[in-house]
Amino acid sequence: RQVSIIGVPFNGGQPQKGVEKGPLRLVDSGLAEQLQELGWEVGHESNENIINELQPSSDPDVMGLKQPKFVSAVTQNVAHQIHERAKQGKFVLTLGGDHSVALATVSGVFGVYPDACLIWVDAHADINTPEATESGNIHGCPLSFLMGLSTDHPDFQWVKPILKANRLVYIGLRDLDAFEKKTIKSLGIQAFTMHHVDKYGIGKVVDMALDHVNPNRELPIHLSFDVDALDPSVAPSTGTPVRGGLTFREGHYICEAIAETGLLVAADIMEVNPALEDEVAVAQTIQVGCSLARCCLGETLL
Ligand code: DIR
Ligand code: MN
Ligand code: MN
Ligand code: MN
Repeated sequence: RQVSIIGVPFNGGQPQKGVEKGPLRLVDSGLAEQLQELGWEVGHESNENIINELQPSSDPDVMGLKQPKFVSAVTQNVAHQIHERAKQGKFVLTLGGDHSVALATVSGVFGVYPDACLIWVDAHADINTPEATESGNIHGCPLSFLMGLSTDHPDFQWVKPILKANRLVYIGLRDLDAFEKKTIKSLGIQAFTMHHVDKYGIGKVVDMALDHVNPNRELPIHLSFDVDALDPSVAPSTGTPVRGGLTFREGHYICEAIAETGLLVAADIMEVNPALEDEVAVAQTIQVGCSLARCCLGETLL
């Protein structure tokens, strides 16, 4: 099988520089070769030039969102690219970049697999609307656009509301804004917080998550993994770390168990920021990003 690595060196969905260096650091540390060793035919698109070209000269806040034109242009462009790769039957492995890039990955993947389900592994729910966001950072908003909760922002009219509440499940949540809690409850979105991981164990949580979004184990799966779902002791180099996260094994178990279904068609490894913390922490975070990606593509312990 073929995997298409889509690097998205983009930081416009949040204020910290450095997250745009994530994709190249992951690839430079040998990710493509590691996937080849697992038996995959690997293609890689780094997208270094197009992102610079798409940066507008002026990009004022619109409806409370920061850098809306830049985020919209990059994600719309990358959405087309991902759509093409998925249509060719390739597994799409997207390397972020900040999590606003999920506007591109989910739009691209669900355009080809409209009945897919989305497993969102994150400390955060990323479901703020323009009206609700306290930060204005679009990496905290992608799911509200993808679910059709934000339909009136002029820069994101291209985003189609392709994600239904019963096709989304969260794992790892622990830092939610009041609006996000209210929205998860009112839409009935299945959410496994760190409290549930503690209570049931990660094996049961992944089973329950799959039972909810994919009861007959027949639908394509898209996994979007924000490395801040992991505990900061495991993945320190990320923009919005929150203590009390997933252990190294819990994070890997999620990827292994989902890969084991044979239904995974796309995975995102997001929010690795090699400019944060010291070089030891950066190397550790890059290694974790690579090993999560390998697990998504079928690496197992035996
Ligand atoms: C917060 C933080 N809920 C916001 N979100 C983050 O800015 O909307 N997402 N850090 O990854
Ligand atoms: Mn996120
Ligand atoms: Mn997050
Ligand atoms: Mn918060």
